[in-house]
Amino acid sequence: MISRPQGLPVGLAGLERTVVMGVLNVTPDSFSDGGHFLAADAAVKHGLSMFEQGADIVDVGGESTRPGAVRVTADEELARVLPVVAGLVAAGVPVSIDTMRATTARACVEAGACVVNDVSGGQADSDMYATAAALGVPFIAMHWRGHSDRMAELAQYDDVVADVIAELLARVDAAIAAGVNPDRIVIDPGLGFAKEADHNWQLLRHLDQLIDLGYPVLVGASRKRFLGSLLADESGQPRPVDQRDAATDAITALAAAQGVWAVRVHDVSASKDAVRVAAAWLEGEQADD
Ligand code: PMM
Repeated sequence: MISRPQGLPVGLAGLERTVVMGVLNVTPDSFSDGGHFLAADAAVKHGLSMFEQGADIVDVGGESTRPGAVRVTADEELARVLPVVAGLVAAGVPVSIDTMRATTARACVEAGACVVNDVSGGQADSDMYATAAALGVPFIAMHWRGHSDRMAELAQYDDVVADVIAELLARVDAAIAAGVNPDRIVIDPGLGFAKEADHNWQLLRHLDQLIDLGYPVLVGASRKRFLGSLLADESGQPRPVDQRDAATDAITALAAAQGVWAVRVHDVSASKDAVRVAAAWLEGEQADD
């Protein structure tokens, strides 16, 4: 049985399999060419195309969180994401808003987003938990130790699995204390955020420990740097970002077979196939019982 959050729209609430969340980053390196309006238009089109390919939900973000990235202002972030959220919602696409800011989360949920995805797990903005509680939508709390400009130096753990679990549970407790409904909390190990490649692999290897906490789990491995280094060529050159999808799909299959609630991916259609393989695999297992 997959643990899923309460408070999802009907179509998503009833899904028995792992949810595929399509990544839609509305950042200058993705959709910048002709200013906000054209960028929004292109981003909505890309979101619709992921939806047509089978994305169950499209995750819209306006702030890059790549290692070393610097923050954008709240106004800039909102100008990037709000028209995209509104455009996708108008087309009937379930949308999550990927933001560390309570004001952005609120504006986007008021525009129809149905999930708040906060990579800082509520730590970047002291108003986030109260806002998530008031909005009443599912809240994704990712494991995070600090902003992207300093996260490399924060990748120090005694036991990465135990440390990440303890820190995530502290976030969950804080969210609940601020009024977030425990049924609406999703946890996420935050692959690549203050983590070296080995840390990511240990977290994936022990995903069962995260799942056993009882909260729905989201995994975001798609195209990340640790896959580039895993697949490096003989000279040690990392595999380019646009050639990491097969590895991402393998992680989707393995994570879905473990029972994660959702995977966050760029290449939706292949991950959707991987999720279906995992679902059939699990059904086969049940038939044996
Ligand atoms: N990773 C990125 C952005 N948002 N949200 C969640 N919940 N989990 C993640 O792992 C995650 C995220 C960064 O990846 P990208 O730059 O490829 O979007």
